[in-house]
Amino acid sequence: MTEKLAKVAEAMVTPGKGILAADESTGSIKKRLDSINTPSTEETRRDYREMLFSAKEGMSKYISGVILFDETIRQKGKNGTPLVDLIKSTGAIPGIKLDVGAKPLALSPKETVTEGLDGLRERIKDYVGLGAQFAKWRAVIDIGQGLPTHNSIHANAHALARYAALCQEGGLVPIVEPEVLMEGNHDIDTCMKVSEWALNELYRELYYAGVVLEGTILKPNMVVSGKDCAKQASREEVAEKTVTVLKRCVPSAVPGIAFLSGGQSDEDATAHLHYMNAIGNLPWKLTFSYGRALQAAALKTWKGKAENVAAAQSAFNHRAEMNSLAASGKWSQKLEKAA
Ligand code: 5MM
Repeated sequence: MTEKLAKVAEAMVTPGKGILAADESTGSIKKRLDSINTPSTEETRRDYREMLFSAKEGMSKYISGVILFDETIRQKGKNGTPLVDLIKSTGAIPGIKLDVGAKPLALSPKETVTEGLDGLRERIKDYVGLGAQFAKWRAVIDIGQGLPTHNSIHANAHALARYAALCQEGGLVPIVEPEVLMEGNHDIDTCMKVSEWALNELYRELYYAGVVLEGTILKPNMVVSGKDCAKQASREEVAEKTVTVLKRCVPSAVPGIAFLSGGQSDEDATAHLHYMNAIGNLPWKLTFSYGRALQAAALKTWKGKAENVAAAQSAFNHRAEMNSLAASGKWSQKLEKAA
């Protein structure tokens, strides 16, 4: 089992490929569709995701896996082909979001703990039957006055470790995602400290839970200045501080790290990944697992209209290609502009 998990994890971070996070819960996808004045129905959500998954070039060349929401893993495309089969036909691996969201942490109302552990063993069986080979669980850590607390860092790391152990027992590779949010006016060094704290706690809990690191993928935030911080760190500083924290906290047994974009602009998310890979000589693969930074341009181009599908797919292919180059340290602003 361990060998099989390690093989899937390796495939998820195939050089030059990354993961498409298309697991927006019903509330989040509604917000995305609202932004293009498209109603959120089972059909429009399906059409949107089918448009992405059938972007042949982008999917087959640059995408190793797709994270799905419960509704999507059960859906069929317009011609009756299950979306899972469509994804597999591009060579990408289907995965599933297993958490049920970040809920208020008892006695610490400004913080959250991610829920979804009840009945998880049974749900995993169900998703394996539906074709999932990996899973995702996102913990949310907020920076603010007196935040985060140790209680929130610990509760979230513990839940991530219990989820990861259940995944491996059931045959899924767990993506562990402890996201330190960009929201706030904190500086980059505060983000660095909190990220280091959250990652240290996470790897301690994974160890206690018996999780085999070779069969896991880490999905962290990058170390960045808070969105409202007056001094925004340069792209090079983001890359250097992120790599420093990862080297301090993430064992080299972890095959790969696939970043979230967290609300960065498309180009920042690409550039940051590029500068990290340009540092070179890293013990793990560094790639992308973006939601917004991979989808934003395609969503805007699609506008909910069938006649825009081809143009939206080109926008997606382009973004995926730029991120693929960044995952190999070969991106440049010039290439971005040329396109
Ligand atoms: C695609 O967004 C994912 C699901 O969000 P909700 O559960 O809030 O609806 C999210 O977990 C995502 O996988 C990561 O945050 C990465 O997405 P971004 O947009 O930050 O790259």
